[in-house]
Amino acid sequence: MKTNFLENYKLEGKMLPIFTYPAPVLKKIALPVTEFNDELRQTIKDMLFTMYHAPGIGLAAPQVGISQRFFVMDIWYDREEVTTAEGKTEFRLSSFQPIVIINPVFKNKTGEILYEEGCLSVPGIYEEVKRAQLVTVEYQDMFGEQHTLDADELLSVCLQHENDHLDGIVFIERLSLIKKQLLEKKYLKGQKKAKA
Ligand code: QAP
Ligand code: CO
Repeated sequence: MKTNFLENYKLEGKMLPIFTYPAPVLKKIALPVTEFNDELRQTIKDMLFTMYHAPGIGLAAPQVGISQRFFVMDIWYDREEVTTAEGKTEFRLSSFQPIVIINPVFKNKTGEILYEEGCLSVPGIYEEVKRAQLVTVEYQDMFGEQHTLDADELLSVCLQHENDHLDGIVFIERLSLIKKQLLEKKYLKGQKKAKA
């Protein structure tokens, strides 16, 4: 599999605030990226940093309040917590393989897979969602170069989950109405408690 791994990625950057459901930015259809500049690349670094810290396996631009068509993912990394001599907690990553997807277009979706999903924008909620088993995605990397990626299993599920964010869709909206209403109730109750 060929992906656009960032070389020599160091776990540095800043934590971006994650917008949680039902924030309006999560419901908007995001706009295509047109400028592949340093500002975009810095945002991508910060999104990876935020994702690895969460920790999560995927984070889309609308989740950090940016209504544009790109997301970051990493389904392979291991995170280790280390305590420094000063007693501070740090995270080290091993075998990490960040993937950056910009302006994705799904070319092929076949088969079916049920996978338990979660989302940094809907903390504490996990539920099985039905998705395509195999997908082909055309996308641009952070320099504007065009690529094609074939994916199955978790990689395929994650691509579809993150792409949904670009279309203003959160995974609980893929469930039956009754399940969605039940989870929404549970989630909003939890949110209230977290704020209190
Ligand atoms: C999307 O989700 C995904 O509720 C990425 O308290 C998930 O990284 C695609 C997370 C599963 C495919 C399969 C969720 C972290 C992270 C939480 C995530 C939480 C802390 C979710
Ligand atoms: Co999500």
